Amino acid sequence: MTITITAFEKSPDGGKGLARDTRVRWALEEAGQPYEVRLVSFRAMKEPAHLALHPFGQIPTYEEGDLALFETGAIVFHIAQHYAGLLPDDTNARARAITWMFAALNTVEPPILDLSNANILESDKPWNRERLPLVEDRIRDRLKQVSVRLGGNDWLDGGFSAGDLMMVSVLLRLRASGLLEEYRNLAAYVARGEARPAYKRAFAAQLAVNKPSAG
Ligand code: GTB
Repeated sequence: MTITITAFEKSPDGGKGLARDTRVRWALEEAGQPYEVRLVSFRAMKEPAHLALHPFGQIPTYEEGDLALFETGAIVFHIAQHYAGLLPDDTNARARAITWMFAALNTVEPPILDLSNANILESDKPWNRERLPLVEDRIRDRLKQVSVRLGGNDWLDGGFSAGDLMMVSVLLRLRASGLLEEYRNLAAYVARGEARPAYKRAFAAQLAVNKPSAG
């Protein structure tokens, strides 16, 4: 069955791979599943055809036969459940890998999103300058905790899993802030994720769409 995802017609990041279709592309590449991409404009995202797939009018979405999904957590989880390569077979190890997916999305990503909002949406607010150190310190708290847990290991819990895919995808967004580099093992962890052939293929595919000279 053909898998079709949606992605920005032109990502505002100009191909840095920060939009969330990259993590879905990466999961599909890890699972060895071919996929098609339907590019959507910001306007099309808010129109009925796309809202029928995604109630919040966002990308990415995922269609496979009569299944339509939104939310990258659900999409990557679906891919990991149905195709080999992203979750261990052992029941408990599988549950722990899924736990890391939730931890990435529910515990680590929110303060990172807060920083994006502070930098993009709130930069002109008079209170922004005073608030920024608090936002950054909340990220540092989480980074320190993940760093301590990761220690000298390559991945969060044994072999690479969908938990690492999600955690690396979330941490990647910190690159421009310099915060990641304060935790050497986390910077190396993210680099290990980016060095995976499946990530490189996913990144290249989104870059082909989004690089400033494209289209
Ligand atoms: N919780 C949802 C999920 O995980 O799928 C969040 C989906 C989401 O935020 N989608 C964004 C979107 O469609 C694109 S990824 N935004 C349009 C809208 O809401 O109208 C977020 C994103 C956008 C741009 C950059 N960037 O340019 O650096 C990075 C990340």
